[in-house]
Amino acid sequence: MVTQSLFTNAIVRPPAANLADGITSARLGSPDYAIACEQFECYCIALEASGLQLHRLPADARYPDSTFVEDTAIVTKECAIVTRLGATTRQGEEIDIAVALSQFYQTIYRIESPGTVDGGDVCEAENHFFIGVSSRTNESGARQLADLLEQHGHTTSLVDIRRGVPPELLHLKSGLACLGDNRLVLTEGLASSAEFDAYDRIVLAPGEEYAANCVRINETLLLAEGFSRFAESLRSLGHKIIPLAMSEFQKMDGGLSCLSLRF
Ligand code: CIR
Repeated sequence: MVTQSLFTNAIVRPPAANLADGITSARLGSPDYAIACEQFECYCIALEASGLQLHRLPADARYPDSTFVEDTAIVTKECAIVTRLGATTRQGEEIDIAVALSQFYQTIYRIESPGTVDGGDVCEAENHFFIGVSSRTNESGARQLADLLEQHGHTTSLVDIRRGVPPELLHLKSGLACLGDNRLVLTEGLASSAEFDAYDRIVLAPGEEYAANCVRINETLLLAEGFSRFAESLRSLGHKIIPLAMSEFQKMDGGLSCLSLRF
């Protein structure tokens, strides 16, 4: 049985009071800051319950999207790769993250211009990395990242999600997660891609697509609450699950994985 890597640490950053000023296409209304803070705290408790030690950065109102720390770096066992974010309003978020990562990593690379990468486009599946080419991650960034990962013994493949089957995905991981044990969860649109043929797959029912962005941490699976069919299929596979309220982050196009960097 091949399982996902064991994680021990996570970097998190609480939402800033101006979270609602971040980028969104969701049309679900404006997030309530107090509820977002509560949801964030529950998320942190779930990370700790899954065995992670949290490294909490202070909220940063210079960047309304800065709570979505996953987009700022790709962290592997061997190295960290600090990204150059695809949205110009988010460029700069990675500076504090690079400092935080330097406590843990001797080898830190950077994605260089003209490349852009958002960590939400990078899905680790055991030793393989799927890298989404999206409205945020361009081909230059994706190739730089693939080269760095391959130098460290990983395999990679690029998945173009720019002209995908609806629903449109912001990031590759908006529609894909690896559960370990050679199993993926993915949206119907991605399921038709031959890229994922070698895996056992859970294809999400229409209407449950947001749940694709779930996170396996050691023996626990964190998923967005309210997606009963998906939760049931996970339970039937024997997963220990923690459903989490994510409504205020969903309003800002944020998935569950994007609220932490796990390593
Ligand atoms: C953005 O559009 O960049 C943020 N509002 C949401 C980023 C979510 N990131 C992620 O799912 N990895």
